[in-house]
Amino acid sequence: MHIDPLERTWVVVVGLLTAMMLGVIFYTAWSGDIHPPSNVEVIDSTRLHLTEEFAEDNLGARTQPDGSVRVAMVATRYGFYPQHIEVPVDTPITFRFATPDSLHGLHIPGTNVDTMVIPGFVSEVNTVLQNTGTFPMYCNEYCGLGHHDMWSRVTITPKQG
Ligand SMILES: [Cu+2]
Repeated sequence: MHIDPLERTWVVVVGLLTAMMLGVIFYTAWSGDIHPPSNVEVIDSTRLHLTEEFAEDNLGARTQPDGSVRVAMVATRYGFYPQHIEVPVDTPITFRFATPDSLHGLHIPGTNVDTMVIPGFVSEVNTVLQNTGTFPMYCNEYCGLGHHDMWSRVTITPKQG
């Protein structure tokens, strides 16, 4: 089979470019310890308010019997509810987020709390927050006209006793 030398050259060039791009992706994922979220838990987004965990009265931070804290929040157009949470410093925290409408993101600057909140799934982030103070928690996935106004606050309090 005859392959034109120019065509052969471009096949090699495209192959090398593809290999280089995949190499960059795998290298940055490996060196930065970046991996896809491991929590795959489905939920009916249209009935969030009827679930026990994401009903309005049950949202917010709750201390568990083992001393860890569990936070349930709803991300919706255009806000995170509750709008303000308080969590203790140097304590294992499990954040759980769900949305009844569209794709949102959630980010607390200066921490590793950064996740997408996808309709139909529960997003879970486990962390230990290191610095006390009040920080913004904002949406980092464009979700509509009010996206720029979608944020809430997290206050990290000193440990008691
Ligand atoms: Cu948004």
